[in-house]
Amino acid sequence: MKENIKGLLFDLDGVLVDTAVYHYQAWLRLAKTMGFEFSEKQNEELKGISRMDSLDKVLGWGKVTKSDEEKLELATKKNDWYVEMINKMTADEILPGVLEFLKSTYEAGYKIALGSASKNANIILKKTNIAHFFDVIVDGNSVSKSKPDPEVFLKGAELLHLEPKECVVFEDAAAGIEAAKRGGMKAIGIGDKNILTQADKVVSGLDKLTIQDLKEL
Ligand code: B16
Ligand code: MG
Repeated sequence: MKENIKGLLFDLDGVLVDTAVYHYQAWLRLAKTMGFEFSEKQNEELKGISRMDSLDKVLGWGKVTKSDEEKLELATKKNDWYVEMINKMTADEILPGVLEFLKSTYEAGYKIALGSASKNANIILKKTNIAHFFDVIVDGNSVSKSKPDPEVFLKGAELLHLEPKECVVFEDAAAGIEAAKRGGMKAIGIGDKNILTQADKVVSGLDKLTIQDLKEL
């Protein structure tokens, strides 16, 4: 029987909670201060990528050029607005099935890590009251390379004292699935199988997964 998965590495935004809507509101507010707007569809492209890479994309949409110093100021402004919103988050904003899946896998003895690009991951886990499930947190503060580089997940596996092949990554972004595969891990995509083509399995949410699915990977 195939039963080699021991560690679970979760992306945050789009897998455990939906903070994309807050990122969108804050980026849009910033864009408006510079005299342009962008669509919710364009915002999809910001999912899973770092804050500064997101800013570059937003500035590109507005055809605006800024110095490095100005970019830092803009990113700080956006983050202040974003943090103001996530500070008001509650457990009600956890995505369907997440609590049940975290609880059952935690109780079954799986080791659990967070692998997120966000520098605000700790605030979100705390506000939504799920921080206690995580043995390890690897976030935007502890990695230097963005997904699709595998650094965030390799670090997570290492801190869990597991081999990459003993871990499965849960991700909603194609770049995150690519990071998992490049790191030598299994990957479960949360979302559309036509987009998350490299994933070993794709489901619409953690409410559609059971421990049995992990054993069959
Ligand atoms: P911050 P994830 C990512 O989180 C978001 O999907 C992405 O939109 C955001 O730009 C990035 O975190 C950085 O977030 O500005 O809070 O550091 O999907 O990797 O959990
Ligand atoms: Mg994500």
